[in-house]
Parts: sequence; C-alpha cells; structure tokens
Amino acid sequence: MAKSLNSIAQKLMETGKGILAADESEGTIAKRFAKINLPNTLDLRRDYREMLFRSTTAMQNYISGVILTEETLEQQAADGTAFRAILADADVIPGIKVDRGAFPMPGDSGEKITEGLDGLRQRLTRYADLGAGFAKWRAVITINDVAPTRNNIRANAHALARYAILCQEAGIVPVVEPEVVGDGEPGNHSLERCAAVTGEVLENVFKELRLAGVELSGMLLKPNMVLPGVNSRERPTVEEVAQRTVSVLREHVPAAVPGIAFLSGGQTDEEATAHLSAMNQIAGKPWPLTFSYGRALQNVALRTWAGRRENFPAAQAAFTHRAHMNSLAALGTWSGELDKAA
Ligand code: 5MM
Repeated sequence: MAKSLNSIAQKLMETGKGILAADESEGTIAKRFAKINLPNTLDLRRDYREMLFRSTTAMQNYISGVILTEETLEQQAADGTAFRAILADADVIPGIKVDRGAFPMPGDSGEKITEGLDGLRQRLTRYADLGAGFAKWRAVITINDVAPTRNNIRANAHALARYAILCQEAGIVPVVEPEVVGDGEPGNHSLERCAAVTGEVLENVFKELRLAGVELSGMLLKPNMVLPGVNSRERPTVEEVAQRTVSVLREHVPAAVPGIAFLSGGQTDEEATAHLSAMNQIAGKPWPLTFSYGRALQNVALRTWAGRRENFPAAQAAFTHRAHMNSLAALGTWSGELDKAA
C-alpha cells in the first residue's frame, strides 16, 4: 500500500506541476460569487468549475491534481460529461476535501478546531470508489494576543493525524494542511511570530502523525508561507520570505515527506508566484516545493468569467496564464517581467 501512496504523491509533485484548490465550501464560494454580484446557484457553481476543468492547456501541462468538493466529485458538466472524466482525459488526479469546516473552539481565545472525523472512514471508502487519489483537511491556526494556545495546536494536530491515517487506510494520499492564518483578525503579527508559530505547529503535527502511524512517504504537506500578518507594517523582501519559510520547513519537516505544496493564503497572485519561485531557487532542499493555490490561481479567471459561458475562452486564458506562471515558479524560473509580458 505504501508504495502506491508514494507513487500518487510523487505524481502530484510532478516537476513543473502543482495542485488547483477548487474545494471552496458553499459559504466560501458564495462569498467569491457575491464579490462579482452573482448568486450562489448549483448551475453557476457547475459552470465555473467546468470553465476551470476544461482549461485543457493548463490542466494538461501545469496541474497535477484538483481538490474537489463532494458536490463536484460527482458532478457533470453542462453537456453531461462527468468532471472526473474531464480530469482523467487531462491526466489530472481528482482529490477531495473531507473536512467539514473549522468551528469555534470552546473558550474565548478566538481559535478554531476543524471537524469531520465522525463517519470519515466510511466516506473515504466511497471517495476511493469514486476515484479520489488524494484528500485534504485544513486546520486553521489563529494568531492574536492569546492565540495560538497549546490546547488548540494539539487538538488540530491530533485531528490532522487521525484524518491522515484513515486516508492511508483507504488508499488515499492525505494532504495535511495546517494553515497559520495571515489574513485573519487582527493580522498585525510580525514575520518572526509567524515563523515561531509555524515551527511549533509543524513540530506538533509531525509528532501526532508519527504517533498515529502515518507513513510519511505517502502524504503531502500543504503549509502556509512565513509572512507577517496582513495588517502588519513589515514589508519583507521576496527573498526574506523565501529564506525564512525554507528555514522553518527545514527545521520541522522530515525529509521523508515526498513534497510540499503551499497554500496562497490571501497573497496577491504575483506575490504567491514570486515567493514560490524564490524558494525554488534555494539549493539543497530535501523535498520538492510547488503550489496548491485556490485564490492565487483563480482570482482573475473568476472575474473574467463573470457568470457567463460566452466568457469561457477569456477566463480560461487567464487561468492558463496563472497556472503557467506558477509552473515556472515550481521550477524556480519565473520572473516578474515574463509575467507582465505574457
Ligand atoms: C479553496 O479554498 C479552500 C476551501 O476553503 P473553505 O473550506 O473555507 O471554503 C481552502 O482550504 C484552500 O484549499 C486552501 O486554503 C488554499 O487556498 P488559498 O486561497 O489560500 O490558496
């Protein structure tokens, strides 16, 4: 079993490719649509995702896997073709978001705990039957005056480990996503604080993964980059962010992990690309680094689509451009000039 999990993980980390996170929950997609004055309907959600998945050039060349929701995993395009078949044609691995969301922790620290373990074993069996090769569970770690607490870090790390071992039991590669949130409230923490919290979180996550018996060669890590909070006045250079992020990962992520695919976490499209490219220029890392972006891959495509099927070609061109730029970043060969010129 471990061998096939490792081969799925390796394929997700194929050189020059990364993961498209298209697993917005109902609440999140409603927010994204509201920004472009669209209602959150089943047909619009289907059209939007069809536009992305039928971006053939992007899918074939730059995307190794797509994180889907339960709805999308079983959905069809407007012409009746299953989304799974469209992804299979482009040799893209379907993944599934299996957490049920992050809910307030008891107490008043403002922290969240991710739920979704009840019945997960049965759900994973069904997702495996539907062809899901990997899964995702996101833990949200808050930074404020009192957070993160040890209790919250341990609870989230424990849940991630229980999720990960159940995935491996079902033959599904767990993508383990502990996100130290940078764009939450108050969001005024420093880069150094983010580095310290990210390190502590990763330490606890790998401790719990080991205790649970998770095979590290059959999983992927989806972390945040080390950044100051969005309301901080610090303005680190791209190189500082890259250096700090890689050094925290080096200290806390075992070399046995076959790959790291970052979330974008509210960075601008270009920042997310620039940071990834700079990290890939740093020599001697034990794992490949790529993207598993939601917003930083979709922002422009979403606005260009604007809810109209006639805008598919333009929106697909925008998505393909972003996917291409992030593919270059995964190779460490992206440049701002190239991005603008294209
Ligand atoms: C696409 O957004 C994902 C789902 O979030 P919700 O469950 O809150 O709707 C999210 O988990 C995503 O996969 C990652 O956080 C990466 O997304 P960004 O936009 O940060 O790159």
